[in-house]
Amino acid sequence: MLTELFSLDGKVALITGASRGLGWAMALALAGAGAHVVLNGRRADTLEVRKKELETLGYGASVHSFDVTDDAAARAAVAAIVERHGRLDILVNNAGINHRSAIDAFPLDSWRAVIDTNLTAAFAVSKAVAPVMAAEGGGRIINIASIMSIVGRGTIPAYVAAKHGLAGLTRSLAVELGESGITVNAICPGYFKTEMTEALQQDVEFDSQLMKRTPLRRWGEPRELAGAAIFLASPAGSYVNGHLLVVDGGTTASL
Ligand code: GCO
Ligand code: CA
Repeated sequence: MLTELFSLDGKVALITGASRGLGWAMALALAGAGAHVVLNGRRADTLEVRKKELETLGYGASVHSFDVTDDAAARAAVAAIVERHGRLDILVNNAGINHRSAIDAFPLDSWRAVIDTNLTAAFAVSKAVAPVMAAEGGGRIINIASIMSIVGRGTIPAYVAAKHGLAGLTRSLAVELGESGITVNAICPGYFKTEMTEALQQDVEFDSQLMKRTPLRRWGEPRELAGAAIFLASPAGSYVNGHLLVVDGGTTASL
């Protein structure tokens, strides 16, 4: 009964930004729960290596590179995935970038790039999968937001704005797509040990502030996001819709 509750057997999941960090951790998790995972990202060579890693573990995987910020490209890619695998049940909008700079030196191009990859891409790929999932009678969209969807931090205005926007997109799509059997939720990770946070891990002042504020007194390991992703993608999460699931060791619970 427990295994059925958390099983993704027979499901097909598309994960953006899947080559490393949290995206890769979630790809491993969903594959381990039985899904065939379609890996998307900008680094085609790394994705091929990841696909082989999954296949070595006995999991089903394929690679599909396309520009997630382009809705026409996303629509064509989703059609190709459905053509090849017969269905698409789960979308994890994980692709993300950041730019850190004081406001006076923050280039407008960087602002646009961060909004594009972190927010517009989730809109574009969701737009492409929604009709497919609706035709199948339902599906799951999981947006990888951030604790920066709830609180802010200096020097990352584009990231904080994009992640707050992603929380809003999650709620809006949850409301619109619920009647099609599609749930739309977000996971809000706190600070995890990934390449993206490398500079912050090395920053002694940031690290000590974070450790003071985080009740578990440590950074998250990417594999600690697995349970949240499987939960929202599996039968266990069937009535959870429009929710922001914070996974941060308690950081945002404390002052
Ligand atoms: C930052 C980080 C963010 C965080 C993350 C917290 O500068 O605050 O780069 O990427 O790691 O979003 O969840
Ligand atoms: Ca399977």
